[in-house]
Amino acid sequence: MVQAWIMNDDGTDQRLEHKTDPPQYVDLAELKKRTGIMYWEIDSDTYETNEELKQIRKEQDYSYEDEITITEQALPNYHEKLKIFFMEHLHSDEEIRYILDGSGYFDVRDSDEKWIRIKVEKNDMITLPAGIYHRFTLDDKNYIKAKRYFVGVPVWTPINRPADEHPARQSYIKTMKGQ
Ligand code: KMT
Repeated sequence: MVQAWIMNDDGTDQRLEHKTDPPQYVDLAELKKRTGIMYWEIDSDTYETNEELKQIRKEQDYSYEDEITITEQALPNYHEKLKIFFMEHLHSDEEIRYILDGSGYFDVRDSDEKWIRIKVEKNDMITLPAGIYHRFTLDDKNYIKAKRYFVGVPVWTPINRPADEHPARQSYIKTMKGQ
């Protein structure tokens, strides 16, 4: 089950947990309310025949799929990519990741500009809405393997902050206010 908490952004190693003392956990309902993130737990040992996953992909129109493995051996330009992943950015489309193995952290900004750190690991499927400011890092195990889904033809381009005038950002802000 995914765990999330308010991040202590003290500038030390990004791969550490960065919990505050005491920790301030954010439960799933709160996470959804504050950020619009969607979450499902699906057994990744049997995902190829999982009916719930089939249903989600159909309902959400997640037509495209591929796989990404992030290790120094598997990912070309590993160090450069990790830097890009950890720069605060948004996308013009949803970011959908289903973790097959390993683990890592998505950091997302809430409406008070605080970072919420979301630990993702095997069986976690998470959707970050278009226009949300976020970043990604591996944890201290340095390994994650995930499926990437997309609605239509994939566009992975990160749009680095500041991007407040970007239509996806405007639309995200509007949606969050209207909730
Ligand atoms: C991205 O776009 O941030 C990535 O693909 C990295 C995270 S995949 C678990």
